[in-house]
Amino acid sequence: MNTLLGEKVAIVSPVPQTTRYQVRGVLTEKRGQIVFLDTPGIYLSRNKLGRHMLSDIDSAIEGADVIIHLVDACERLGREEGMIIEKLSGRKIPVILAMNKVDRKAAYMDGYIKEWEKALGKPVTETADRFVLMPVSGMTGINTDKLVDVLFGLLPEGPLLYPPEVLTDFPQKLAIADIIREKFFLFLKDEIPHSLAVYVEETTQRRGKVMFISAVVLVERDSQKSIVIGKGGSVLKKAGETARSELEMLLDKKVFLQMHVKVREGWQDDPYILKDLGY
Ligand SMILES: Nc1nc2c(ncn2[C@@H]2O[C@H](COP(=O)(O)OP(=O)(O)OP(=O)(O)O)[C@@H](O)[C@H]2O)c(=O)[nH]1
Ligand SMILES: [Mg+2]
Repeated sequence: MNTLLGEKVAIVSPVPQTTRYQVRGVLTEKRGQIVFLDTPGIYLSRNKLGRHMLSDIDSAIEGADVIIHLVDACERLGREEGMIIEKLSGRKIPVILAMNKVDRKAAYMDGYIKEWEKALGKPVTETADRFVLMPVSGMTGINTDKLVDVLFGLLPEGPLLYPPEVLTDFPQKLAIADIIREKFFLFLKDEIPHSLAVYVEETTQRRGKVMFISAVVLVERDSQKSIVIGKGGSVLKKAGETARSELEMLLDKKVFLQMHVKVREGWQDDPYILKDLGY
């Protein structure tokens, strides 16, 4: 979506399950407007956060005119694939099977195609009208123009839903929190990212020039808190600095970023915290 829009509206990291919110991205061209809904990926989870994310996916599917099922063709198929096939194959709307990362050796592309063909009982091709195969690269832009052409061909006509200059309607506080979370995801590995959440408590404009942002970084255990802070505060500092410079570009202002790390075991199931997190 970022590549298609030419702007970053959704955070990106190597950690699976990075996306936790549904983010809209609006592409407006002379020939029309496409509203993309980037959703969390589909995965099996039993906590409240996981259930929120799954129900977001279902409501996105309900409201969509076209589905782009984006898979990492360099990674083998997961158990979730069958669940996705079940969710999508029974619907009337067109599905684009986008095989991402073809800039690399997309070793599992054939595996995905076979699985879908087996379920559908018919070939999946680039010229099919309901299940359209589309090898792409979000990173290098391979076939992304073609993808947009196919979308304009499949989408129904209607009035513009957003003014042409709008890129996203994602709330600013959530966007700021997401950018901060993305930086921690880039610097931390293993189990920490899944235990980590960020919410913004306050954004205040000071004397017109400086934006004061106060954010809470949640983790589940004391041991994680010390990793997130790092030796002598090094991780917190590095994440804070990279987040701040990106926020300054995004907001076109100087930013003063204050972060507190808090330990809340089981925050994924805590309705009050999920509310702070925007769910
Ligand atoms: N080589 C290559 N890497 C890519 C491409 N697209 C995305 N990536 C990388 O793949 C990783 C995951 O990207 P995300 O955009 O976070 O993936 P996602 O599908 O949204 O994943 P979740 O939000 O976690 O469900 C990042 O490290 C990206 O830089 C691509 O076309 N080629
Ligand atoms: Mg994502």
